Amino acid sequence: MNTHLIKTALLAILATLPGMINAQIKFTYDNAGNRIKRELNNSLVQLDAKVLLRGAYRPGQANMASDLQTYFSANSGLLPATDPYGGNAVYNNIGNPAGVAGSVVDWIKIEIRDAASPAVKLQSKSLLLKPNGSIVDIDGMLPKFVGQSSPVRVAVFHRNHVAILSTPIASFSAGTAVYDFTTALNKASQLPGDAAQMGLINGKWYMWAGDVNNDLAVDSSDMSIANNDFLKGTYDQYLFTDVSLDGGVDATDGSIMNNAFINGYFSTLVNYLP
Ligand SMILES: [Ca+2]
Ligand SMILES: [Ca+2]
Repeated sequence: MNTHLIKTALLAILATLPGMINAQIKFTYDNAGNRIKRELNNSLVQLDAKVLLRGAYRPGQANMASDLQTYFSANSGLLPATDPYGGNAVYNNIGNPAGVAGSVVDWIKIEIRDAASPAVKLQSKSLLLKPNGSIVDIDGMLPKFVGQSSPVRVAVFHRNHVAILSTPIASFSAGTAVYDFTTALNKASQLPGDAAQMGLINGKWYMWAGDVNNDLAVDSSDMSIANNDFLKGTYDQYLFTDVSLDGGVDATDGSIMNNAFINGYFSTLVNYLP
């Protein structure tokens, strides 16, 4: 077959599959580099997820505080314009409640995991958490992910809270997937024998605070790191040890962390390490 015929054949194939022109092919590899999954999908899925952070969600308050955004004054604050998870997301208006994302509590990270094999990470995005628990992208809209042909789970990571994992979401191929972690304890996946994955205030479930070293558990290492900043009297900074998300490390942070520490809270994601 000459080159012309090959081109003609390819064009004929493409002409029969107009919907595939913009399709996205996603490959998943295991640790050894073997391709274990190939997915073709030309749809994006909007994720409408909701979570609460214990540190910013205070008893008697309907919503989380956004103290880090408004710390000094409007258009300033302590939140960094670049996400702290290495996702290279940039939101230059993060200190401005009048920006497209409005009031922002902090950066948050979402991973889309395979439902049957939650150690398999399919996609990851650094996003913005709003006071009512909604998660939006840097354009202020619901985040979009590549649609998947098989069920997924949503993992939520925050820089000083205990990460949580959703139960399987059967359909994640198109449209909008809604997942509200705040409505019930069992919205966060929990293997038998694991600690409760969330706590309850004001009738809503929140993520535990205190995993300041991001190893999926609140233990003596976290307490030691936080105590160092506490003894230094550190203020006016974006600190991982500021679990109450108010710009300083003080006894309030210690109290919130201690609750998680004495109960030995850890993330069920330790069962699904990549
Ligand atoms: Ca930890
Ligand atoms: Ca604090």
